[in-house]
Amino acid sequence: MNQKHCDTNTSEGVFITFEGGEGAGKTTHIRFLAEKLRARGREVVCLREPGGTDIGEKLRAIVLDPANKVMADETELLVYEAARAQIVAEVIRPALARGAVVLCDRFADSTIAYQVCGRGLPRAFVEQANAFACQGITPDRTILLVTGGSARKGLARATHRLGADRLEQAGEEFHTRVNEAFLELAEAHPERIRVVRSAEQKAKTAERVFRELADLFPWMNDVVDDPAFFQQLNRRRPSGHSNSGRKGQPSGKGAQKAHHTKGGAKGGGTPGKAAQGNGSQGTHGGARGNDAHGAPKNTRGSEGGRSCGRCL
Ligand code: ATM
Repeated sequence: MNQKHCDTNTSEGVFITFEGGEGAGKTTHIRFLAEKLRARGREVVCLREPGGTDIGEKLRAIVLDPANKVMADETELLVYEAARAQIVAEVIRPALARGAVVLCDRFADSTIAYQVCGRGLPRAFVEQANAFACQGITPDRTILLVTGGSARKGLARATHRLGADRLEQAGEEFHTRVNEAFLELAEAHPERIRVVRSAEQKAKTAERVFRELADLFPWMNDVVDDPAFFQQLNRRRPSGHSNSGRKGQPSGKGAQKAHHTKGGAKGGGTPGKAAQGNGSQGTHGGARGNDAHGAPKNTRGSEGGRSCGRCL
């Protein structure tokens, strides 16, 4: 997948991922962005990883269930990759081919940060597994939201209402390594991964997110110069945002597959699969230039990149 410049009237799909440690605000900013893109007439598909498909949500429930204490790190990796392979084949690739904007809460960078730098699995193998699961699909842009605070604070923010899932229970040191790994990935891939501080007001963070995407959507240059647009984001929750759904409970519009509550699998509950529309399932639009499964081109695995020091 190549970097490109696009606007609302083109039919080329755009793939944007959001990454970051726990409690960084990915859900909120994906929703703000989705609303604005939809208002400009784009089909927007919001997804999360793991999840976003029936199969993926079941895998999410397994991998995050705190009861699965015996899960080996190798198993954990393969579950994430299995969920990714499914969402790429079933949702992301067709959506991009239709010309949709796909916004995904986490993608393959998370696997480097959590399974390589967090768990200590071998980087070369994980990169290959990522490449296999991604099937040639690479984000056009990745927004890395960072709070600047300690991993402990982020975890506290993420878990205070619903309790910690299996990954969140991995401990502060683990999550500190993960946060450092994300920053190192951003340093290694500055064109694709843009670091956005999310410590301040939502409006300021949203403005920064939009600025980092304005080369992909030139009309955003006007939006970022309109403080009123961002100020009103501070005053409200984005539409459709569910604050009540326990992770694991469907909420939102009840559509299958694409999701975007924080729902699903926290504590091993029923997989959540509510929320943002996949939109129509039309097949117009050019195919992304992807090879068949297993023959990726321009995947993360080929991006190189620095290690976090513990990863190689
Ligand atoms: P969310 O809580 O952001 O929905 O993500 C689920 C967890 O899965 C998250 N955990 N924490 N803490 C990050 C983790 N994860 C991985 O460990 N590897 C991956 O490849 C992905 C996509 C997520």
